[in-house]
Amino acid sequence: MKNLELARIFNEIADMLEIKGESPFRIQAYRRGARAMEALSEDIEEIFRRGELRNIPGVGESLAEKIAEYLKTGRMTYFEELRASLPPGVVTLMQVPEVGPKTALLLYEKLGITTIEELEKACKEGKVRTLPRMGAKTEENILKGIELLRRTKERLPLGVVLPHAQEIVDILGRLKQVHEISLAGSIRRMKETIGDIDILVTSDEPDVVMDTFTTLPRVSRVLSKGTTRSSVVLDVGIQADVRVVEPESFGAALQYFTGSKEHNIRLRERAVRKGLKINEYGVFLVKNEKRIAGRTEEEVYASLGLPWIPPEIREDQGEIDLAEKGKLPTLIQLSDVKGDLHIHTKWSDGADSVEEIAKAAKDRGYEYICITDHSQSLKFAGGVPIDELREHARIVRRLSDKLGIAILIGSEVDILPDGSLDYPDEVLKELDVVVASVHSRFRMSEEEMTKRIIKAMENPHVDILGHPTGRLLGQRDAYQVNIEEIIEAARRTQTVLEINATPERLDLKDTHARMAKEHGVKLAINTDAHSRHQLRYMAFGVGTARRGWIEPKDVVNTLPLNDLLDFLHNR
Ligand code: DGT
Ligand code: CA
Ligand code: CA
Ligand code: ZN
Repeated sequence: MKNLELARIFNEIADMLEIKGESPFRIQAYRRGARAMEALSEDIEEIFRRGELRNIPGVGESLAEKIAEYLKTGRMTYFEELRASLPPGVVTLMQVPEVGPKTALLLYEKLGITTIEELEKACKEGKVRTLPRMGAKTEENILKGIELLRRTKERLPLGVVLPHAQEIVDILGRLKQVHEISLAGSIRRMKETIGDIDILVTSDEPDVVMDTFTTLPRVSRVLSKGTTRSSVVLDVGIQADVRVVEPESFGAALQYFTGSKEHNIRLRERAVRKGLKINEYGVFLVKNEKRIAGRTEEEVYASLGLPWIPPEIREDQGEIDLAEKGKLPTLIQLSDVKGDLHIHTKWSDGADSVEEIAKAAKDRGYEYICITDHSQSLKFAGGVPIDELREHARIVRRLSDKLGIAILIGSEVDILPDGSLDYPDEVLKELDVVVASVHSRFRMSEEEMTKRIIKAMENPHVDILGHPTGRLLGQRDAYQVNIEEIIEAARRTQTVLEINATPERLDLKDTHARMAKEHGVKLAINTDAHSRHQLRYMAFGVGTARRGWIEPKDVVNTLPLNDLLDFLHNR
């Protein structure tokens, strides 16, 4: 899909217009356009083909023309002209998350900096602080930004990569020459970010498979092509490898290429102790090289005296010992989830009405959802004033009866800088579910931030702490917060901690979710959907939960409605 490419281009146009001091009105139009592209769940090319670009909220005539030009020709003249009119270094510097257009221009004009490397050097040498309104703190922030940029250039969020990977598996899987096919590597383990996509296939005509693979529409570059292995780069900027293996080795190859490397090393040690050799071709007796397993993964694990271990927990975090004792957890599955407790609608910054969301949720088989629009002071996100919130509660009750799915009314209430909440207790008390989240003043000291959040958790009306660490993968690190103290406070106040399933968040992350579970803290897996299409993010949240060893009983939104309501009332 070209959606994210267009979002990036519009954002870059807005940045460039800002440098040129153009009218804020035009700049906003491009920012809005970028957000509109990001929010789309449908392929922009589909919308274009139906002639419905202008129906996208936030896309006016001028943007629609530019989108059309880009989709037809792969270029956008206006964008290219703007770029050509700026010193190239300035555009480069703006890639750093901490460097806005004004700063970039200043760095370029006053210090002659044109590359990220030069910027890094200037920060380390204390030259940036000599510029107006900049100090040692700015330099520190820029250096952190450069580090983040480098880290994320290499890896992409699971939520971005998985749909593309699944598309490849679907297309290749439909070939009659393909007998078995599976994802492997980190994507099969549902890791939060992915370095490259690994796919395994069995086939008696590898040439056909590789021809199809290397000519897929999303392939932007073929790195290598052979009968047992081919590698390409996809247009989203990630490498994908397909390997063709022998049927009698498929299980062994799947086990080996799923990893993790650490898990594999542990498994190999175990094999050696048993007089066995394990590799991507199978499990063999050392004494006579006889193959004893390899056809399926189950067979491979069984040959080592182990039950099959779910990919998500193959991280050498104690899983092999527990498997041996038959004590692996029964991990939560997508089908265990009975509802979604954090959803936005048009009433704040969401794209769809309650009715549209509720219908989509019902189609997913949910028993209930909770509408949690933003609270009053979050003006930029359309925060809901108190009188409107009461009106919403009435509307929701009526719709609930009409549509045959329980619609709860809640709020994602802002945790203000002093730890108080953005609605008074009388209002919070009337709501079914209160999700409390931090959306402002991220740069507090760890002590202040931890105190702020714990104070909010101590309010008895707060049911769930939303996206507890505030991280945005590839964009913003978690704020400084003491997660051990938050978990302890959650235990004491019986506050539920959220695993926010939005691809950039996955917050709590896997290891923190496991820590919470071990302290007896309950979790909720919520999508924070801003449109009905984003309800599908639930799969990423469940993946993260599974990586955190989470079982259905740890998650409140696996409860049937009545049990959930009991839990909320009695906690
Ligand atoms: P990624 O791509 O960085 O997100 O992470 P992975 O885990 O997909 O890593 P990748 O693509 O380099 O390799 C896929 C799997 O192959 C990896 O999870 C385990 C296996 N593997 C790769 N190199 C080694 C190795 O040197 N030793 C062992 N035991 N396994 C390896
Ligand atoms: Ca990989
Ligand atoms: Ca790989
Ligand atoms: Zn939200």
